Amino acid sequence: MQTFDFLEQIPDTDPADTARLIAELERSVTAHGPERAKLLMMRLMSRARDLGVDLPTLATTPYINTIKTSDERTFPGDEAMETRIRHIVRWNAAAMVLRANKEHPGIGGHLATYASAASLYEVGFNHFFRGKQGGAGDQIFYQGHAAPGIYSRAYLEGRISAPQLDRFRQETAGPGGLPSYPHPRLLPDFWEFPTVSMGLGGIGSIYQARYNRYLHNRGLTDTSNSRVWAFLGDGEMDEPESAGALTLAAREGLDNLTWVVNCNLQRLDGPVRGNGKIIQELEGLFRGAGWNVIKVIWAREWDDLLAKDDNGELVRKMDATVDGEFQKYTVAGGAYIREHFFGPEPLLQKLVGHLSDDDLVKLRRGGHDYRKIHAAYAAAVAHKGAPTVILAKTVKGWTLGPSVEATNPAHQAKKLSEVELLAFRDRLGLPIPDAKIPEAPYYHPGPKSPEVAYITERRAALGGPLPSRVVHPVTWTPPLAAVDDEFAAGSTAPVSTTMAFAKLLRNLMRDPALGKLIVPIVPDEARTFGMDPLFKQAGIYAPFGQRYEPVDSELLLSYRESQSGQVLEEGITEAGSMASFQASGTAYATHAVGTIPFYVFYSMFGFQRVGDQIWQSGDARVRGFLIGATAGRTTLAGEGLQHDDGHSQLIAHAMPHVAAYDPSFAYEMAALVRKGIERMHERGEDIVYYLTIYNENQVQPQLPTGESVNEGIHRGLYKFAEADAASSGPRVRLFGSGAIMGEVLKARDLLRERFGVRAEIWSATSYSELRREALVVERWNRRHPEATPRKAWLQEQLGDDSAPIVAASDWMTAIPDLVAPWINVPYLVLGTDGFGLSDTREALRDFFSVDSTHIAAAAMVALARSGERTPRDAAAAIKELGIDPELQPVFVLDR
Ligand SMILES: Cc1ncc(C[n+]2csc(CCOP(=O)(O)OP(=O)(O)O)c2C)c(N)n1
Ligand SMILES: [Mg+2]
Repeated sequence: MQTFDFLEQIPDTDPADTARLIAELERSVTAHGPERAKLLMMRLMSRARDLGVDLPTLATTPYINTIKTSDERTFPGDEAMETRIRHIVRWNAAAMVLRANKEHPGIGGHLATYASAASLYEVGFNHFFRGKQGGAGDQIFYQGHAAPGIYSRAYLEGRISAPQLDRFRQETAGPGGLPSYPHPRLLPDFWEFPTVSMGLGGIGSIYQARYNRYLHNRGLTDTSNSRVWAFLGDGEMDEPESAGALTLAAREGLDNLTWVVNCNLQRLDGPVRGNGKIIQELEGLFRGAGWNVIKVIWAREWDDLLAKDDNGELVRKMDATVDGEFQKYTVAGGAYIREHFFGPEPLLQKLVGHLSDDDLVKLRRGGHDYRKIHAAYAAAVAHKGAPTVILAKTVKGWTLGPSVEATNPAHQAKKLSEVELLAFRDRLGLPIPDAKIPEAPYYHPGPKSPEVAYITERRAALGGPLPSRVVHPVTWTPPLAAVDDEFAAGSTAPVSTTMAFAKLLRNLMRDPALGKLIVPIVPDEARTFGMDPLFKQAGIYAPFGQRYEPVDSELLLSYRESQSGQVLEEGITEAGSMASFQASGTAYATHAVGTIPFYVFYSMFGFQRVGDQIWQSGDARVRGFLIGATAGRTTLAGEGLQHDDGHSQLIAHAMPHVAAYDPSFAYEMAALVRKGIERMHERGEDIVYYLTIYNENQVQPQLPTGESVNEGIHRGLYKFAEADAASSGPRVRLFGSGAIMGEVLKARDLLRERFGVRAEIWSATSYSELRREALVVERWNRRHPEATPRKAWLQEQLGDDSAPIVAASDWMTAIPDLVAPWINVPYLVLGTDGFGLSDTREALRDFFSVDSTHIAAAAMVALARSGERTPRDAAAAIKELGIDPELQPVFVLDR
């Protein structure tokens, strides 16, 4: 219970008046009980609000519809017609799942989610969702498991064929298959937003609405006619990503955002809150976060009962009944409802005395009633200043029969018995002959039917069919050469690749054509990466501008917030930043604006922290740059176990849309950014570039000449420096990448000076890309055993040279090992396996065996393995280099 002790600290200017009012309240409680007092208090609050008194929001309100019946506008559609249409859509949605599972048992699909949500979608499609004719239209995040219903509607519209419905979840045979869930990667003309990893649709929709405003406020495009709708499950609201960004939506006044939470009270295993009330819990959550909340709990059949509930007994019962009990009422029949819901209280029993048991069963939930839903959507769209959530109560698996409807396993049901199918058909009133029922045939009323005419007219009036994803060609000007000239020239002073990146980003933002499309995104780490000058130069996006004088206003580079600010300074939310990245990197499709996001983050808190969102960005066909700063297990010295990243490159390799690079030098990084932009926006490739950048300063070399350099940077490997031609010692090849390239270069000197060994230096910018290409080549060779084998870039570059190779990086050894199958000389890999720890850079590199001495020692061992030196030579070198062969650091293998 909330305490009100704080009240004593607020001065009371008229204690006598206060005492009089309190005595009044006490008299009321004594005379009429606490329920009436509650009502009284709420009435007083309501009146006070009318009088302009600024009162805090109530966390929850009674368990009834927020919109009173008399405030519902007349339903503007032909309700009977829309019901018929919904029946057809519902039938085919079920039929496609049933048929697929009959043909291929176990292929999966969901019946119950859409069955509960059909009316929520149909009202949207017929009256609210704006299509893309003449603009971007609305952005709609469909609940992933409702996909069959969305396909089914497209079938009725003639946009998807019956053979396609029959290929639900059978995608490999080429075009025409329908993916299980909303996957733009797989059905790119249809789906826009991947939602099926629960929670990601929620946070994604918030940042989409926010990004719409960003585009608008920066004058990049007019998004004032776009609304973002997100449909979520009540179980899904438990995901931190669902609930985690609610306050941002309210803080930024995103009244262009509407959420519909389908509260069917169930998730996969059973009730969402059997012992509680999910709708009330969510109401408190959303209201507390500053949202406008509209509850749609009861259908019209309850209007009359509520109107007659003179003493509030019915509302009290509604308030007191837990969700597990409501679920039970759905399955237990009218007599049970009469006895347990209305029964214990004589007044309630009397209230429904005129209703049969069957009538009691037909007292529907609000989320199945067009009128109530329409009223809620209309109010949501009209609401100004805050986002709206509609909490719609429904029944999971509604009308699918006793084996599904409101049963605990409803979520996984994919089969209906013939008896149930017959009953379902009857309930939907569709003219499907009994004999056909076993095959669950599709039903289409014909392209000229009134039903099709109606939905076609409705969609035309609303701007065309949905879902649909359209990619407009964008006119494109590559960045000026001046953007990266300075990086090709190298540096005289030591600079890190992070500093170089920050400079490159500033150059890009100044590019006359491209500059405005660059979207820097940072989660409260800009200073760490030297990006803080952007605050002043480009401004931090703030929808309401800057309402205070910044503490550093007298500085040249002060903290500047602006409505037209370009930088998305997200605060400490990697998930939010990723959601911005996704909205920004898909704007080429969503809004026909090719914005280019550069999301710069602490590399440790990227792939492992928000890996699922990065995966999702591939599905969404994002184009953009992920920049993993402070990279490397040993380069980020001092920060230790939970900061030192030595594995994000490995996770990145698992993401098919991510080209992951680990540049050593500023010119490589600049070349990669240029190439990435070209691939994404000139060639239209839906890819993400991941670049890891470091905070270790080094003198940046000039871009070497040679044809294979530029190509090699992108392909993943090129020769950076030849071996010393003047001497005649044995030769090794050293592969270096990222900050460890510095150690590789030092190792070259050690090898020459101490052991007379000549080292060739190779820059390995991406083992991941090398492997991918090698796999493609390998596959071709495997399938054409008689043909002359093709060679991958890696093989071409390495040639027949027998000189052994040592590869060193600040990543796990698994990274350079990615290419081991294609190397047929001794290949020794040094890396940073295991947990990081805090120490100096030198100590860490020694500890993980990736410093110059360990590289030189490994080179001697490699030469011993290739026969150019003896094992004894190698052992002597190890000793000379001061490495204790018995010293075994605490290593991942020593569990
Ligand atoms: C991140 C994630 N975890 C788990 C799942 C598996 N899953 C799919 S649907 C579902 C239950 C959904 O319940 P709810 O959100 O209430 O939606 P409903 O189908 O009831 O509308 C679960 C656990 C998933 N898709 N994504
Ligand atoms: Mg649910």
